[in-house]
Amino acid sequence: MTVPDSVSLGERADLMIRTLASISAEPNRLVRGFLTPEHRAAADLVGKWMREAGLDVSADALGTVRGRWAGEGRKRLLIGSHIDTVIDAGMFDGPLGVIVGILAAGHFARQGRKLPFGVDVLAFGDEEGSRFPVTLSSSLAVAGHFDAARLETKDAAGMSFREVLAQYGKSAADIPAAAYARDEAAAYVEVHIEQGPVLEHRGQPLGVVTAIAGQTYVNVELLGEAGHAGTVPMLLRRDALAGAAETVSLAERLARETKGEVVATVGVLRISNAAGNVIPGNVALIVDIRSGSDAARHKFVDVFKTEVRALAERRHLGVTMTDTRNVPTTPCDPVLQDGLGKAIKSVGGEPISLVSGAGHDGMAMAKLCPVAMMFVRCRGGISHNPAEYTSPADMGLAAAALITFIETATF
Ligand code: HGY
Ligand code: MN
Ligand code: MN
Repeated sequence: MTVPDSVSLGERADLMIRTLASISAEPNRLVRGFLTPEHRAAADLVGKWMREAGLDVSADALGTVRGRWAGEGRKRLLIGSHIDTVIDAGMFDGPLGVIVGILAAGHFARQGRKLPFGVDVLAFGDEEGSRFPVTLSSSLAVAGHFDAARLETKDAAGMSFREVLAQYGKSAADIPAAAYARDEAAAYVEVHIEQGPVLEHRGQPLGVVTAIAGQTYVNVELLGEAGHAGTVPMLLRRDALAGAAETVSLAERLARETKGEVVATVGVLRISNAAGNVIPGNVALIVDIRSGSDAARHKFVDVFKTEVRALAERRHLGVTMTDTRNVPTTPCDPVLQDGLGKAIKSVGGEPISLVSGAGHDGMAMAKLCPVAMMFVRCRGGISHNPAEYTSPADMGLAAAALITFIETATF
């Protein structure tokens, strides 16, 4: 078994990451939405890298680019991540896993090696859910669990998923064909920047994910009464934004009280007909609730909703609360975890085990096959932010560890 040269792998990964990061909808920040021209350009570039690595390249009905390296037998190891981004994103969240996958598969393709299984590298286009009010669409299609109702959801411009897909040159009728057969998909492995501070704090470049935290999204809409900011006495107001502000503080307080077991975030708050001299009558907000324990998350949601109803009553506000996402905690396969741990040791690391607070395509792929994730150290734990960073050295170690994992895996 040749020991992979992690230094050159890291340098190549860094150049590829920075080249891909130049493909954005905006000149001064990284924005790459699902089924946009930027998605197409990024998919074309990734497809080019896959071909250069010696992989056979195709794209499925949702634009997922697939680099196939033949192996012996029907079983395939799936390696992937996403190439879509949040708005004003870091350049590593997603692309790191695709690029390390290409480098690892290319290592074997170049040597003309034949392993007892094949390797497919997958570049998903809709992990972040930043265009439509749904997420993980492309990996769910690959896993055979795409819900056609998603096709009727609309983006901010009012275009439906179905219309946008047709504009991208794909047909919804072909989505079922994107699914792998269960007896073909041996496992799914994703390399991803940690997006948190644990590995840096522990002084380790790589870690093994034990589970991906479950998520609940609650859309809260508060209905008060719009009014004149100058004439309505304070005691007679039904101020929906004041109610929303109390709701945001409630989510934060309840989460803090769980002492780390649950995290809650309000990242979207919409005021209808917002104006400086109008008392807000209608405000909507999205509460993102996550935990490594499903029981703790469900309990949190119940308590939160009870308290929101109480504050709305106290403020004479109407309130509707709709769960728009409810994804269970996804355990990572212990055998795959063990294989990743041994591979990390082979490149000189001490495999730290940790839960992923961030969601990943592995949540969808777990419906198809066993999944596992390798985390790469993230400077300051900063992510979903252009300051996101991991070093070429750490990326090289991740690629070398993945190569060793593939070399020693049995399915
Ligand atoms: O929300 C998440 O955790 C992921 O970055 N989409
Ligand atoms: Mn992300
Ligand atoms: Mn990600």
